[in-house]
Amino acid sequence: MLSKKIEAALNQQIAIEAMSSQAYLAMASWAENQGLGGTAAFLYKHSDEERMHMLKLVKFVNERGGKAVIPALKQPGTNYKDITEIFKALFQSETKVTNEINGVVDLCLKEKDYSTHNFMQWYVSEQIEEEALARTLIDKLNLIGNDKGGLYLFDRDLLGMGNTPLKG
Ligand code: OFO
Repeated sequence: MLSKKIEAALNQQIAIEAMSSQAYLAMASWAENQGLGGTAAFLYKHSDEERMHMLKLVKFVNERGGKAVIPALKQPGTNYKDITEIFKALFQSETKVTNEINGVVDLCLKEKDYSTHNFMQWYVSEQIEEEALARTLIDKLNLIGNDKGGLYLFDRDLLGMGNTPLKG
């Protein structure tokens, strides 16, 4: 059985994952309208992944005798200057998510909830990968600068990443 504190922290995390999914969906749609089909595919997939992160939490909370709360969502930003701004925003958002996840892990230790602690380790590893990927993409965009050919190739690379199956 989850303690009330852990239940509240996990519900907060459900809201965070849902907001991430929504924000990346808005970014994907922006990219699609800019003709950046590969970037859009990557971001649509990223949005689906965040929804999967949310679902995993919803199921865990309910299985452990808590009540998962499905949150209302604010409209995410819709206007971006360029693609670099998108990936900077994505990176910033992932760093915030990492801090939140670390907070939940910390609370699990304080509350001596070792099974939730174990469950959260999946999120800890996932964040390492996501932050590293976002950093690599920003580095590439910085190298490309205003080179249209470079941007074309970047978008094509992301199409490959966007078309791989979702991780479960
Ligand atoms: Fe990348 O945010 Fe989920 O965990």
